[in-house]
Amino acid sequence: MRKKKRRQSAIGNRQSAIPIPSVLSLLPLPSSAVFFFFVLARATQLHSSQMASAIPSLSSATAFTSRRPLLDNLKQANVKLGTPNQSTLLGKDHIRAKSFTRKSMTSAVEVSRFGDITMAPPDPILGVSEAFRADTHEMKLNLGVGAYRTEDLHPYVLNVVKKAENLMLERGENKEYLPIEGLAAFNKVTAELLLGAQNDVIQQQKIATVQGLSGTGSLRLAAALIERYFPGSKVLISSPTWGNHKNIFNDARVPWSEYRYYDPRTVGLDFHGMISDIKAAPEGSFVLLHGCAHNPTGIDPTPEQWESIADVIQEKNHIPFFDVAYQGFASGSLDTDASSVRLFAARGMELLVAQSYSKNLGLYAERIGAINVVCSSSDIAQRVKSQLKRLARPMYSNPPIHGARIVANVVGNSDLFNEWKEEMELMAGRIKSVRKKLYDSLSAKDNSGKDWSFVLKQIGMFSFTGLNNAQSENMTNKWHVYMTKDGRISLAGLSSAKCEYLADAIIDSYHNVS
Ligand code: PLA
Repeated sequence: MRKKKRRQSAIGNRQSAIPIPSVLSLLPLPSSAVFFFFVLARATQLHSSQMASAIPSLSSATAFTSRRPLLDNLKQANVKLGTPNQSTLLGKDHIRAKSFTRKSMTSAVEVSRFGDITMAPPDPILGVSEAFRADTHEMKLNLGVGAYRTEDLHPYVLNVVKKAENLMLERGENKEYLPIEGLAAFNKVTAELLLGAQNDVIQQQKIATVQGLSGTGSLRLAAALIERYFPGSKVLISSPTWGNHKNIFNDARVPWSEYRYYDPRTVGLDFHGMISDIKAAPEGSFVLLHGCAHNPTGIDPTPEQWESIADVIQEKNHIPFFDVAYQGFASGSLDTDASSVRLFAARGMELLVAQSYSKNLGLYAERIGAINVVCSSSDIAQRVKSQLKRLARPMYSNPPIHGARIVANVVGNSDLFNEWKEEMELMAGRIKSVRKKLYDSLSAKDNSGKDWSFVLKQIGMFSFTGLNNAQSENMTNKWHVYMTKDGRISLAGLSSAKCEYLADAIIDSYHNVS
């Protein structure tokens, strides 16, 4: 409707009251835009008062309107936008502007260069929360995203985080840019938390640590490093894995393939499949491993199995790449949950480790994490770090400071650190207790003889229920239980009070939907 009006006004009454250039001089437009508009107005005999009404839309569309003929040229020559050819050709733009007709101006306003962009589907994990918010049913449950909730199903800000923030306020710290690699105090404590302060790798400075935009941003930075310095190398990812892994490597243009991980028959680890797929991969591949609390299955290798995984990775000269998003959250112990990474480091292997503080410190929205590259010498580590910085600078320049300071304060202060460990045990403990209650409810209510004990064997935030797509849909459509379509439920979003309701929903979906 608005476009139609604009078109009518452009061909409407022709009495001129104010000279065209004087109206234009009152508007906050760049001089080239003013000149261009003047040329246009002349060509179209546009009335000055009508011009004033047309200007807001044109001023925002100036660049795009004036490039229209050029775009057509580019289309005909099959040149992609964003190539160097574009900037070479743009110079001719102004010359062509003179040949604009009334018709081409109208179509330039109506036709969008973004018109061919299709609607993206909602994110399979974060999109679940959007759907949940729109539901008004009183029993609704959001078991989609892995975010910790209290027993009342409210988000939780850790006490140690509040204390660290108070300290920060008292100190009146400034908000200047961080260096590209992030806060030095954070980088120090995060590597120590991962490997242990006394670890040789740290003592001998064989580690390149760069603060990242939480786990996701750190993985993405590592993917950029792989793409630049190991072109064509493949990343092996578990089947299944956290859905965003594939997006990260796709966007970084790093080829990936899957190794077997989950065995639906045993609802456990397909250890032999995993080992043989890692063995069969081209030498020197990167092997993405979940440090603890595998997402989405909640199934981790045993310590002995980790040793065998390390053996085959070493044999094949592969590079282990750990994603540690749940340190302390799986078992309640920071050290136990880092033992897989430490086992590999103790063998003197080079490795990559992405860390996240979203879950264990509840700093989801602060976007705080790190990428660590363990190298065979401190000299190499320094060079790797310099290249990580070089990759980060054009991507996001430097990371945010707030979360980095919180982590540095909590991990670097023994009182706060101990308090954090207690709070983490509490969170991990609450998840374990609803896991148990869910298992008890499933076993008590389901008299089909189905063995639900896999729920108890899985660890971390999630339970991989084995429900298929249609059954998961039933959970949402009939029971208002929001979860990902792969059958994963986040137990961190479940309360004891709702365990029985959830068990009813699972039993109904499992037995009555095929
Ligand atoms: N790696 C794994 C294995 C994860 O599960 C997640 C988060 C991340 C990395 C990244 O988290 P971060 O960027 O916040 O540090 N997975 C969540 C959230 C909890 C998500 O999908 O973004 C999940 O629900 O699976």
